[in-house]
Amino acid sequence: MLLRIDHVGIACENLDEKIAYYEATFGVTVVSREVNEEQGVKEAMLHVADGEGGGSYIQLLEPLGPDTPVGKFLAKRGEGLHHIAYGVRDITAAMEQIGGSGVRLLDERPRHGAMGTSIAFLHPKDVGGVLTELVESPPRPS
Ligand code: V0V
Ligand code: CO
Repeated sequence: MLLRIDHVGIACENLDEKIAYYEATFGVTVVSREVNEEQGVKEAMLHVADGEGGGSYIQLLEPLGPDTPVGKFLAKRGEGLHHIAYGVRDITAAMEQIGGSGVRLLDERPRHGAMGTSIAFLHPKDVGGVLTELVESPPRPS
């Protein structure tokens, strides 16, 4: 069901500073920057590699405010790894299958993610303490 690791989400206090650090340290480049009001984040995707069905990225996340998922995470745990996101071919089918196995879905339907993706989150308490995101990429232009 899982095609690849789509991205790792990293919570940070200052997006511009963290982008500069990742570019200087790992030689990766930003391919997308967006504000996602629904998710309460300002985020950047830094390209790592290409894989089946889409690329692999580092997603740097700065909260839009304290009362957001990433804002609360930073207050509780500080900067660091926030979530892991797996690429899937069909997000609705994956949500049905995973939800049917007893894992709580944090989204009843797919939401809008970075770069035109459809995304859905699984409760970290049901995935061994790991906030997990499913990602379906838009079809590639042929
Ligand atoms: C919270 N917990 C986590 C966690 N955040 N555990 C692992 N990883 C995380 N990131 C734990 C927390 O320590 C608590 O455990 C428990 O879950 C409840 O957390 P809470 O602080 O009370 O916070 P809640 O319940 O208000 O919210 C937690 C959840 C929330 C995970 C439900 O953050 C959520 O709905 N996240 C999904 C949306 C999201 O994260 N969006 C931002 C990324 P203890 O202390 O009780 O044991 S947006 C994105 O990735 C985009 C746009 C993309 O394109 O990829
Ligand atoms: Co993400």
